[in-house]
Amino acid sequence: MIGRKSTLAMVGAAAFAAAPTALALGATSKGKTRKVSVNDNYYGPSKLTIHAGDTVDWHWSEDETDVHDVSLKTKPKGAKAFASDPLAAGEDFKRKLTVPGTYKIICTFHEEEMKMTITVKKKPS
Ligand SMILES: [Cu+2]
Repeated sequence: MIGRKSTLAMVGAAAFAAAPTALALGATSKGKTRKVSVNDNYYGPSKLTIHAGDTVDWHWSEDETDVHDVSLKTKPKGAKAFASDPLAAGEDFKRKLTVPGTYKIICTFHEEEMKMTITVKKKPS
């Protein structure tokens, strides 16, 4: 009887040990952060391909002199609209993109020249 009890205890311990592993796997499927620099008057890069769940971090370069923003002009169906405030050197605007498709971004101050395209692909399984 003692032997059987300890076997049950071991099964229980194994199930308990498996739980943190599942949590760890969830953490690794969290998206990456991709940096985009905001300059006078362009985004770098102007074309970016990411996976659903990744975060885009627009960083206003220290050496720029003008105010710019990040405004979503066209988006895939179901994606939430977003726009940053007009920001200046050293600031950041972050957005997690979860819906696959094509996102066209413009700076509303320099719409003709300052734009970028983000392609969001499905998360790899
Ligand atoms: Cu601009």
